[in-house]
Amino acid sequence: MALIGSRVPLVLMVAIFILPAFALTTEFIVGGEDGWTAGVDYAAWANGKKFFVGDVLVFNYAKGAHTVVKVNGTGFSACQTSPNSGVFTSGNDKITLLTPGNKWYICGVSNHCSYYNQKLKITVMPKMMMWAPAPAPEAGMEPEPAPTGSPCSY
Ligand SMILES: [Cu+2]
Repeated sequence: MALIGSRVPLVLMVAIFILPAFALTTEFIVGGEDGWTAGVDYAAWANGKKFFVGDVLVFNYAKGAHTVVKVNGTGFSACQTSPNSGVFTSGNDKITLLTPGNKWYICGVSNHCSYYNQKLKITVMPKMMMWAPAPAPEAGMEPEPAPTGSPCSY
């Protein structure tokens, strides 16, 4: 009995550490209430949001009116849908962020990207960061010692 009992804390610990890994994934409705459409500022929408591996982007739009094309940085800047690593057309496209790094999505319909700026760029952070101890906020907040030898002109 003592043998079995000694295993319980380990099981509990594992459960405590693994369950949040699933519970903490976030589903982002791209554009919020506006959804995925022409004329929305997606840079503003993404601003301040933290995207982690495992999170899900949801693109909502009237099927046929828009598409979601996963492109590279060049395609994003130039609104070019080719080459791409995925075209989504369902109107309720759920894209799980599988890897860290920059991700670019544009609408492939007509001039929605080039004229209406219907494009989204995000940076996905590794999931590890969620478990790492938060960096001490003081580290970056401390005012740097004033350079005594070289006065700053601005
Ligand atoms: Cu569109």
